Amino acid sequence: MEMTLRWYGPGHDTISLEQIRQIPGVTGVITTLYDKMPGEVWTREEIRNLKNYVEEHGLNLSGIESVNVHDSIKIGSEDRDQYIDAYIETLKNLGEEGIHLVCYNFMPVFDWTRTELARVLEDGSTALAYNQETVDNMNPEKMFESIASDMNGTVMPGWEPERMEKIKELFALYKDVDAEKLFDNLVYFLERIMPVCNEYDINMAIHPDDPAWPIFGLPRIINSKEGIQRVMKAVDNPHNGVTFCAGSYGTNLKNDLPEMIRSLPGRIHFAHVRNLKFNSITPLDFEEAPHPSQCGTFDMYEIVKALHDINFDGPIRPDHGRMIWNEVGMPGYGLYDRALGATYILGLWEAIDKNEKRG
Ligand code: CS2
Ligand code: MN
Repeated sequence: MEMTLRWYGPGHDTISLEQIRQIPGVTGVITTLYDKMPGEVWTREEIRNLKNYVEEHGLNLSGIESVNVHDSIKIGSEDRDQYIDAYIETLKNLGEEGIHLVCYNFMPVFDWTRTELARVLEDGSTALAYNQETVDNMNPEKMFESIASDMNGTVMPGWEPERMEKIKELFALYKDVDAEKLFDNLVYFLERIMPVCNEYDINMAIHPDDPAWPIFGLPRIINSKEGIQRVMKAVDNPHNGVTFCAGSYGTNLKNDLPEMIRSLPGRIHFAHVRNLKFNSITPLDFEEAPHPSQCGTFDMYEIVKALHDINFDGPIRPDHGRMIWNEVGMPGYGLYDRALGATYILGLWEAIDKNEKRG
């Protein structure tokens, strides 16, 4: 595996590549062209410039998170082929520039959803948190406004104001899309892009739904062992793979994370590792915890062990971190707590690896 950090690119991230390079063991970043809207073609020149910039700073561009999928493709609208053609063109250009990993998601309208971006934890740090009752009582448009005003002037991908302005129209377009239709539309998309993935050896890595259940009446299908297996089998090509995001699948306590990992040998192309802490009385409510097992609900050793056992060899990254040591920045994507997460995961990996080699 390769330890990486997500980086929001020049002009977008308050964290520099110089800083990332100083985190021990981190050799690559996962990034994207943040100014691109879903459906726009990425040119070879734009990709090359980004790659050169990262490499000039002594890091690898280890993969793209994300090339976002246009809503027409998820809805299965008449114009979807034009957007799939654009997606294929982008994949081809990425392949020609030597990039072989693309993370994406297939969640209608919203990407990840949290109800608080800065919940104060016992130790004074702040973390992202989710409360189901708040979501149930919330109008999705209000949801956007509250998130946007809380982002410290930053914008999370998937929550671009241009897109969210159209939120009412988007909801209307999804009205006939149920889970089955969404699944069919995903399969249609995958079948169309597989030839270019085969040709350029591009691993597609679908990110799970976060939280791992439908919200606002919109269907969600990538949130359980059965759900992901169904997609793997429907398009049975190793380039049709998975971003194993422990924090997203893990929002549903019924998901046995190590077991899910073991059920996906050869199909996990990218891993996100984070810990959550659940309120035991209402299992749909959680807050994001520091990475170590002792700080949250998940057994991180077992998660990393499962990845090691299936010979996972793709990029891995710590996921959302808390804001600690007075850091100000994009919620979930500060430097310090993610750096701690990276070294912790590296420590687990080294111990598991050496232990195994000694027999
Ligand atoms: C990420 C997602 O910040 C996050 O929660 O894990 O936004 C992820 O990048 C997308 O869903 C992938 O397309
Ligand atoms: Mn993730």
